[in-house]
Amino acid sequence: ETEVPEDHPRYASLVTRHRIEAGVEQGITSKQGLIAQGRGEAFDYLLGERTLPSADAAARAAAATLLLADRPVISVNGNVAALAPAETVDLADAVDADLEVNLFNHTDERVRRIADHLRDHGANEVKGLAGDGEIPGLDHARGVVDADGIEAADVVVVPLEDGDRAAALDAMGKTEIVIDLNPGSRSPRTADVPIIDNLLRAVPNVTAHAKDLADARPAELERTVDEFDADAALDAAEAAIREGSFADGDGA
Ligand code: PTJ
Repeated sequence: ETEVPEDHPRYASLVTRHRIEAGVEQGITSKQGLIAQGRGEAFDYLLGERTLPSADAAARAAAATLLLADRPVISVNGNVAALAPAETVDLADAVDADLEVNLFNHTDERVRRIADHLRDHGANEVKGLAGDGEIPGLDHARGVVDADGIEAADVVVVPLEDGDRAAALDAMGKTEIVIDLNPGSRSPRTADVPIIDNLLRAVPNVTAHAKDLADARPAELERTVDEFDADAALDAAEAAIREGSFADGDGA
């Protein structure tokens, strides 16, 4: 594997590609994950590869939502595990959330590998291996979760979630925090808190806000949640794409 020079204009994007490739080689990421990454990259390029102010507000609302939660769970798939394992474990620690491996293309083997990978990055307990719960309204394979994990959660963080599952979780009454670079995708549109940002930037940003809000009183956390406007955040991301801020960037 060749080293990418840090001053390369597409440094972050190239490092990200290497991580996803390595994830596939290690049996963590699905081949579909490569395609998902390509789609995400295109949107990130259009957004100017930066965290919009509206995405930062969403990250803060997400942190407040997680700190107010009774049973928060962070759902981890093959892309999240490959791209940001340590950052995801840090977030779980900062908001006292459980981690659960939950895959779109479920295989027990990949669940085990991802759980091991998260433990290698500092996780204690990782859920998702029991598979004794379900998300009603989905095919069995798509709806398997842990009974004491996602099934029992009040708040779920679902980075890169499929639209059908996001809708089914919403129907279960979960408060959903979705991280996705495509503001037109169904899952962020279903979310209570859509964060339109690269998960590589968004996950540490939610952690930073959670640390900043650690001593806040519940009333202040509730105000942070109430002041966040999901539709406005989606509109702001779409406007940023349409206005073509990327045209001022570094090009290809
Ligand atoms: O590991 P599995 O089996 O659970 O599969 C995970 C993937 C992501 C392959 C699966 O859920 C899938 O096929 O997802 P989609 O339908 O391709 O959707 C992926 C969404 O994530 C798209 O809307 C992308 O824009 C977005 N996306 C991709 N990479 C990133 C991203 N959003 C934020 N950060 C990224 N790095």
